[in-house]
Amino acid sequence: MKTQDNSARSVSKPALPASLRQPDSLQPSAFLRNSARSVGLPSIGVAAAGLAERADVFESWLESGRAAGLDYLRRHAAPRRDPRALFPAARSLLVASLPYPVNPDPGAGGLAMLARGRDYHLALRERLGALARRLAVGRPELRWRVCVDSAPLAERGWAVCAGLGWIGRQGQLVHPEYGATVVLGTLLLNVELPADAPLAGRCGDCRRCLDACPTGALAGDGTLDCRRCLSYLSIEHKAADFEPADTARVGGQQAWFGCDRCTAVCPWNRAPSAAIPAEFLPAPPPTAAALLALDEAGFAARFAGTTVLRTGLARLRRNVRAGSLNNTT
Ligand code: B12
Ligand code: SF4
Ligand code: SF4
Repeated sequence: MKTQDNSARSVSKPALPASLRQPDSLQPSAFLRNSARSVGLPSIGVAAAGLAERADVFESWLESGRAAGLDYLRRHAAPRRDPRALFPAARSLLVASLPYPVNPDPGAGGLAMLARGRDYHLALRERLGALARRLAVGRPELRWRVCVDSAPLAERGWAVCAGLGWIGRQGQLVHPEYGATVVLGTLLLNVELPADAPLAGRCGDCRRCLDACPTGALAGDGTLDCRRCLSYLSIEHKAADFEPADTARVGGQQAWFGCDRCTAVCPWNRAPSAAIPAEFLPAPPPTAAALLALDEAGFAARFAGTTVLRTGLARLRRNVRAGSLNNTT
């Protein structure tokens, strides 16, 4: 995909340009929000670039072994602590959240909702790139970098700082209007923008997400153990075959790709359907037999433009096979 970043150009660190301060007589936040809405980003927030809060949580999580085989997280610890290690000119982070459909039957397993519609990385990158280009009109000094998932940025923590929601007990950023079923993307910008205020947590006494996890992966403090998480095992775990305990976990829950159990049960899930991008609406689910019959060309055609393509046919077949084995024992 063509990159939308322009961060490679030489950069200075300008303060907020006059044109961003008082564009068309609007306050900056209204201008930014209107610009974001016009490119399909209905919910954004801004945080000042600096040291990430709660980096200690991330580091002790890594040390505890609960990241399992997510070695890339270990390799890129510096930008997790400070996004200026990723983009030295960064002065602000503009974080966007997009809601996706709530899984109506998360216990049935199969493909998680994010795997049934268009790849959210593509959807968010396009919108954030369009927003940056719009903001750059008449502001040649503007520089940016788009980050969606793959960059070593503490996306959930920055979303909290940008006032988009709070961290739920299952670790998700929970948005007060959309709930836990949102994805996040960030624009690192070389201008200082007025920051939004963080929201206080609103989970109260609720424990639904903790009770919904079938494998005991959730600690209850917003962290999880990847070694037990169906999302990790089905998407990120690289082994050609599962150990017997993981065959039972993945197969027993029919986790073909990802897991929606701890997100779908959140009582804050109430995104108006109009706010959910049409490209995230789910395609009809395939059967296990249809998936096992796919060859590489069939797989590429069936999952073009979805996140499943990134994980590949071999892992998808491994996951579906685990479910079939479990059905016959
Ligand atoms: C690795 C990863 C995974 C791993 C591990 C997940 C985990 N919970 O740690 C696995 C493969 C299991 C996974 C699963 C899923 N993932 Co994932 N994943 C990531 C990734 C790449 C890094 C997350 C990470 O660093 N985890 C380690 C923990 C320790 O860090 P953390 O979750 O960021 O938590 C920090 C904050 O909670 C912060 N914090 C806590 N309290 C407070 C309070 C304040 C005030 C502040 C400021 C900060 C703060 O401290 C923590 C440490 O820094 C991010 C993208 C990114 N670059 O951030 C996506 C991301 C977290 N995943 C996402 C999604 C959608 C999912 C799934 C729903 C997919 C699915 N259906 O299967 C599940 C959900 C499972 C769950 N309950 O978390 C979204 C989450 C959106 C949201 N609403 O939060 C992200 C942000 C991708 C995106 N761009 O949208 N994921
Ligand atoms: S299910 Fe309950 S505890 Fe979990 S994130 Fe939602 S409100 Fe918080
Ligand atoms: S994604 Fe599934 S397995 Fe992982 S913590 Fe949530 S409910 Fe548990």
